[in-house]
Amino acid sequence: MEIRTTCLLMTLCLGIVSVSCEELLHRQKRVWIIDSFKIEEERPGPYPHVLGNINVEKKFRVGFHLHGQGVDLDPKGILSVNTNTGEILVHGKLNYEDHNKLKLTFEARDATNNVVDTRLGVEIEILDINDNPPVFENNLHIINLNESASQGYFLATVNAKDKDKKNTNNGTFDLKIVSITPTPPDDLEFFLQQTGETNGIKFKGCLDHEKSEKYTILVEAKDRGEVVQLSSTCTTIININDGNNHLPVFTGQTGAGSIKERDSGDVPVLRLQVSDQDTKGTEAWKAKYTIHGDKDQNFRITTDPETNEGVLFVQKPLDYEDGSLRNLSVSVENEAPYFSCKVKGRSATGLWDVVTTRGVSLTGLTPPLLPTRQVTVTVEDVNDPPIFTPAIKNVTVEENVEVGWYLETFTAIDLDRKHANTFTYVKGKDPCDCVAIDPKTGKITTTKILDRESPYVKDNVYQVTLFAIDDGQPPMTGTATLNIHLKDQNDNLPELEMATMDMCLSDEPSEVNITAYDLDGDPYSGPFYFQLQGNDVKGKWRIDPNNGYTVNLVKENTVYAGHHELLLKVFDLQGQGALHNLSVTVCDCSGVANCRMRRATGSKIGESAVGIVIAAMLLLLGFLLLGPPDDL
Ligand SMILES: *[C@@H]1O[C@H](CO)[C@@H](O)[C@H](O)[C@H]1NC(C)=O
Ligand SMILES: *[C@@H]1O[C@H](CO)[C@@H](O)[C@H](O)[C@H]1NC(C)=O
Ligand SMILES: *[C@@H]1O[C@H](CO)[C@@H](O)[C@H](O)[C@H]1NC(C)=O
Ligand SMILES: *[C@@H]1O[C@H](CO)[C@@H](O)[C@H](O)[C@H]1NC(C)=O
Ligand SMILES: *[C@@H]1O[C@H](CO)[C@@H](O)[C@H](O)[C@H]1NC(C)=O
Ligand SMILES: *[C@@H]1O[C@H](CO)[C@@H](O)[C@H](O)[C@H]1NC(C)=O
Ligand SMILES: [Ca+2]
Repeated sequence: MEIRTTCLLMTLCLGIVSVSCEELLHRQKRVWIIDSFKIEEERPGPYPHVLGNINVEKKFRVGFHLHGQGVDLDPKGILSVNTNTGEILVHGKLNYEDHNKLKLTFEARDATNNVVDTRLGVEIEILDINDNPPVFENNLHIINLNESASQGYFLATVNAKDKDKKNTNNGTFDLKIVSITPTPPDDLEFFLQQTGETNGIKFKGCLDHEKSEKYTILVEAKDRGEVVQLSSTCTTIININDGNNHLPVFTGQTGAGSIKERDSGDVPVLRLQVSDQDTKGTEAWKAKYTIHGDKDQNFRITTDPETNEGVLFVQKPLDYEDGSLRNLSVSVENEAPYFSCKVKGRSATGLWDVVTTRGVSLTGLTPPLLPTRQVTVTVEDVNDPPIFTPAIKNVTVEENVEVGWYLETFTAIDLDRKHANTFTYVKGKDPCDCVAIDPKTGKITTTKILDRESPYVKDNVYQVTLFAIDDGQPPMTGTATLNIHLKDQNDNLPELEMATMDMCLSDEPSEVNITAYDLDGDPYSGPFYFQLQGNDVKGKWRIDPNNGYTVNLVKENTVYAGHHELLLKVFDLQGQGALHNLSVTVCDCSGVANCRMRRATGSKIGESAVGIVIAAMLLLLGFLLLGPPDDL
């Protein structure tokens, strides 16, 4: 119809065209006619074989030519044409999967001038035969699957393709599971399911590592070939990881199960044995213990990594007096959460009805549904030490109280109900050996005068300790401390730090300092009042100022060199005075730095020199008074 229209258009526009429309149409028709042939793919020989003839009207001698796929385009050299007869020859096999159609151009040319007379398209359809099996995208899948995986879990994709002609039986295939090794138990079923473009392997029911840790599933894809059916398989290996689908079971208990009261430190008391059917060493096997009913957290439990035993320790000492038995319960679970799966019912379609239990739902319950064992720990009574309440007492006494003064009484008590112990009180620390303790009553009295100024007294406190020793086996000891606070008395007189001093001879009054102290505390101590005794000191010696801790002894220039003894009275704040001899050496310091140096080095020589001088002077005086001796 279209061709006709084109012809009419051309006729209208090109009136001068010499050929009739009829003829044009005919010729054009020849060019556009598409001849078609069919060749079955993979056709066995012999070759060449004749495919057929293309008929064209031959008014004059023509030569036939063929171009395109199969001749000078891929697949080259399969087809040829007999130039004289127009007969098409096939020289080899064709493959539908490579080319399902060959397109060629057939030409008839004028044999004399080689001008194309007729040109037409030729299509050669390649007929499919079933020469391709369906092929899987992957031939092997290896999958690690947790035992706790839920049914319906997608295991693997088992997609396949068939290269044969689509929408024909040769290119259409079916998938099915052909074998499962080993045969799954009746609560497990593997199946294929198509979702969209994807074919997957899934399972329904429950996985159980203990029944089989591995399944090998063979899936076959088989086409619906009319003459032959072709197939291939794909293998899926499913390794099932062992999950925790067995709880540990208590099997026994070893160890004394008893502990001495007050045993301190971590003491193991007993071991609990369990067995677990899961793979040894895995988290599904390793036991985890929990103690219940241990109000004061006296116990702790650990898992022995070798044996999986629960080792119960006493981490905080127990007291027999709180009861001789401790009842505990110990529950056990695994490090990995527990998991169990049970098939309750099967429906013909869809997944089955399964009941799963997971770890959280076990421990969340009170009491937990975990295996639990009652254990009783016996607390053995041991001799309790005597106890002083209070263990520290203070007592205050005046210092210098008379010997035998009562200070305090300590009484120990015994917490033991079984052992009715009697105690002996013994003195511990008493550095000045100043007190005595009655061994029966614990009464403490003094045996010496207590001196607040004693070096054993620190900050007015003298400390003694005492022990109460019971008669248990082994004997136990309790300790108490008595702090004796000593009240000060004015039992010490002012003292001088230095009573011997040197002073230099000088024309001016000179001074040296004097420092006093008193062992007593305030108000029995300084500042002190100083007073020089004797009448002969007037105009020679004085104290300035005469009040304080350190004052000056002032020497007037009327004092000559030599040794001077002065009597100084020093009074404390209460007016209690003490006399002290002051020994003052006055010397001429002009030659040497001070008297001490003079005494140490030059004084003897000096003195003898003075003696010689005096002797010489006396001799000279004798001459002057008596005249020279007769014998001279
Ligand atoms: C399918 O293949 C067979 C040969 O195996 C062939 O005879 C048949 O014609 C093919 N069918 C289709 C629809 O191609
Ligand atoms: C499988 O189990 C392991 C440990 O038991 C866990 O870490 C992992 O997340 C699980 N995998 C799946 C897919 O649940
Ligand atoms: C502990 O258990 C023992 C025996 O099982 C029982 O005789 C005792 O009364 C229990 N003690 C306590 C404090 O529950
Ligand atoms: C005993 O005296 C000390 C000071 O020496 C004081 O710290 C302590 O609290 C006193 N103890 C009692 C029981 O009075
Ligand atoms: C007292 O004299 C000595 C020696 O002369 C000196 O070291 C000391 O500092 C003096 N003390 C006072 C309080 O002046
Ligand atoms: C002072 O010295 C005299 C004589 O040497 C002596 O009798 C007296 O006891 C001394 N006084 C003191 C307080 O030392
Ligand atoms: Ca387990």
